[in-house]
Amino acid sequence: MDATDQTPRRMKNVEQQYIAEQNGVIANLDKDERLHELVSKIVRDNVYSCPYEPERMVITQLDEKGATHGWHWDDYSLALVWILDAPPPETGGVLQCVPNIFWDKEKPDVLRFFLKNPIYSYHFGPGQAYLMQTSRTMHRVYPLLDNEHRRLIVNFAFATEEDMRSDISHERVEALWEPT
Ligand SMILES: O=C(O)CCC(=O)C(=O)O
Ligand SMILES: [Fe+2]
Repeated sequence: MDATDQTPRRMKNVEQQYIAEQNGVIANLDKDERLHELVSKIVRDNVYSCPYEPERMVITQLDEKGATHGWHWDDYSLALVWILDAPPPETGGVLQCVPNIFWDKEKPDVLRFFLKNPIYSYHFGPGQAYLMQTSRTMHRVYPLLDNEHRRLIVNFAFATEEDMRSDISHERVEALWEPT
């Protein structure tokens, strides 16, 4: 898979269109009004389900040693990530992030930011969820350290007022789903 500034993506994904096809609980949850109200309250802004369908939601599984979702930014401001399964922290799979970093899509230059900013690491267990400002936070999932555990998540992307007014490009997700 194409990667931001050479940082690897070794993961299994279910694209939004296949989640939608199943029409199960997950497929419509990101449109739930109560969820929008909750997220709105937390971020103190109006939020919208991601207007670009392929980026609305994704399921990601890391399930072997070295599997990782490498350093990147998301196109839309907010991600609500539901952790369905996760390894204990000593076997990898923790979320790492460097907040308040502007994404230069032409020249991401990921390494430069490590020299000037701390990296924060967070472990989430099964059943937890986190909300992150993902368009200005460089983030990744630390590689799994063994073959015995898996990390399985669902990510809902939400747009803010500013996102809705901006002309957001989607190369990252388009590259993500390109056949290899
Ligand atoms: O797996 C995670 O916690 C992060 C997911 C993520 O960054 C993404 O789907 O863009
Ligand atoms: Fe992300």
